[in-house]
Amino acid sequence: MNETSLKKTLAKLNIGGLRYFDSIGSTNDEALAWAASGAKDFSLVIADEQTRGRGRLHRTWHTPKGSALAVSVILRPDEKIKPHLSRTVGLAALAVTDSLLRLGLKAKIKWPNDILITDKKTAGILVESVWSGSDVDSLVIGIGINVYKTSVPPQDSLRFPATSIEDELHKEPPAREEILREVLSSLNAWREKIASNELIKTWEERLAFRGWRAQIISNDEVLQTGIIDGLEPDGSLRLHDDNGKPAIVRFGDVSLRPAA
Ligand code: BT5
Repeated sequence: MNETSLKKTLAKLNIGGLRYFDSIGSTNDEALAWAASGAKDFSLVIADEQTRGRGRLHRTWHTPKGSALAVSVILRPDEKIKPHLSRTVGLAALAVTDSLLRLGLKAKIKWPNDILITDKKTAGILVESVWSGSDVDSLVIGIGINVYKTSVPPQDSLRFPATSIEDELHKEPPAREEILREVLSSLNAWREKIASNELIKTWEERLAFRGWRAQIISNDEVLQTGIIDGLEPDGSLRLHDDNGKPAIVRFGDVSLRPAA
């Protein structure tokens, strides 16, 4: 993967701009700075290696050289999209799962921001915003996808098991540029449908552990336990608590764990 191969493969996608790095701290940091200084809609920051890749809170995202996709997409939401910004993580999750499903992999979305194959984490999403006063000026959608086996961190360093496309396909995966092209064209298509019921319905159908008992955890504390039921129109997670009553879990720094 390099700038030339990326530009060639993404040529039909009408991207706003492209910054490619052999190595960078975090593509999201670069994209946030670029967005704040006027990047066009659908501009991309892509790196072969991240030395300070970020997850949520202060967690790290592992992107060794030559192993993975690390991309940040800058979106400039128009007035049509602004009422639905809470669906952005779903938009990205649908785009990533579309591309994996097309490869024949049974990809699921572990709410709010993880993509699983065979119940192991294969990709993570980090959405961040640039504000202009009280208005969102732009969004940065960071997507990390484990493509080759070498992208998977040592399991003993993880709270949740991880895998890669190569591990799950049991053969050589498509080139990273081609996987990215599929993700981005799906992202574009779902963006047109951000206000639709179809988006929520499809997102809901792809939820991992739906119908299972799960715990919602924040700062190592269990906030809520219940059966995963579905999604609210804004993308919040709906559980049935132990009394059978609906409990809504809003976005935030929460994690979901299947519970006994
Ligand atoms: C995420 O955070 O899953 C969001 C990851 C977003 C990464 C992309 S790459 C492009 C862009 N630039 C960035 O700097 N970030 C974005 P979270 O839910 O907080 O999960 C983080 C946790 O996942 C870590 O604490 C590890 O336990 C685990 N982890 C780290 N690297 C992993 C990997 N490559 N595969 C699977 N799990 C990983």
